[in-house]
Amino acid sequence: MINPVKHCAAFHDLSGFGRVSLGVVIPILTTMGIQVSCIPTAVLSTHTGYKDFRFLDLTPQMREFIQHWKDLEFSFENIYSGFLGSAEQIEIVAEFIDYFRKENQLVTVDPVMADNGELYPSFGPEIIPRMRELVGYADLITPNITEAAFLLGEKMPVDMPDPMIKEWCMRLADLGPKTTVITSIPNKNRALSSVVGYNKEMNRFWKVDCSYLPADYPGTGDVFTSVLDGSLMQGESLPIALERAVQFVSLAIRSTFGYQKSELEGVFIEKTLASLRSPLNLSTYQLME
Ligand code: PXL
Repeated sequence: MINPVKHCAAFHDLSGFGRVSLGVVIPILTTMGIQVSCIPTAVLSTHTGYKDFRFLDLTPQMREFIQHWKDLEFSFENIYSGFLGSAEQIEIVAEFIDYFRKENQLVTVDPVMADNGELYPSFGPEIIPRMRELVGYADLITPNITEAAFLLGEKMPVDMPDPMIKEWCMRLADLGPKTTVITSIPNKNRALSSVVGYNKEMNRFWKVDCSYLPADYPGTGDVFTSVLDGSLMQGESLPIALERAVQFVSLAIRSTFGYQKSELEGVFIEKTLASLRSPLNLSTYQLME
C-alpha cells in the first residue's frame, strides 16, 4: 500500500518553555505534511539557556518506548534526531537506526551539542566522540559551525574562505553521511553568514547567504533542520531545500525582531508557519565552483 502520509520518527527533547526541539519540530513537519511520532529524550522546564532549568533524563524510558514501537511493527520514511540528553542516548538512537533502516529512507542527524564556540551546559566533552559516531549512521547531517569544528577537532574559524569550507564538508562527509550541511558559516563581511550543503555522490557544493540581524535566538538550528528535512522529504532538491530553510528562518527572525520580547523565547513560528505551504518565489543559491 502506498503510504498517504510520510512518517518521521523524531528524537529530540521536549523543552516546556522556549521554542526549541519538539516544540518546533512537530509543528513544522506537520505543516509540511509529514506525520511526526516522537521519542522524547528528556523533558525540561525550559531550554538550557534559562538559569536553573529543571531536567528529566528519559534514557531508561526510551528503550521501553522503542520496544513498544518494535512490537507494533511501525515503519518510518524519515528518522530525525536532535538534542540527545546523555551519551547513552546516542547509542540508543544508533541502535534504532540499525533496526528501522529501510530503502528510500532519510536519516537526519542534527548533532546538537554546541553553539557560539561552546558546548551547551548539559554536555561534557565526552559527548563529542559519541556524536562523531552517530553522524556515521546518517544520510544527512546539519552541524552549525561550532559543532562542525568540534566534530573535526578544529578551532572555531573567524573567517572561512571557500576552499576551507569545502575541505570541512568533505572531511565531515568522510564520517559517513551522503549530504553534509554546515550552518552559521562566518563571512569576512560580518553582515552575512552562509549555509553550505555538500552532496558527496554528485560532488557538488551549494551555498546560500543569509543576512545578519544582531540577535541570537535559541532553536533556530532546530527550525532550520526541520524545514530542510521536511523539504527533502517532499522530494525537493538539496539547493531548493537549503533555500527554503534559510528563507523560513530569516522570515521567522524578522517577524520576531521588531518586538520587545526576550530572545530566549525563540522565534515566532506561529506567525510564519503558513508560509511553508506556499511555493518558493525567489531563489538565490549558488553553485560553489
Ligand atoms: O537545539 C536547541 C536546543 C534544544 N534543546 C535544548 C536546548 C537547546 C538550546 O539551547 O537547550 C534543551
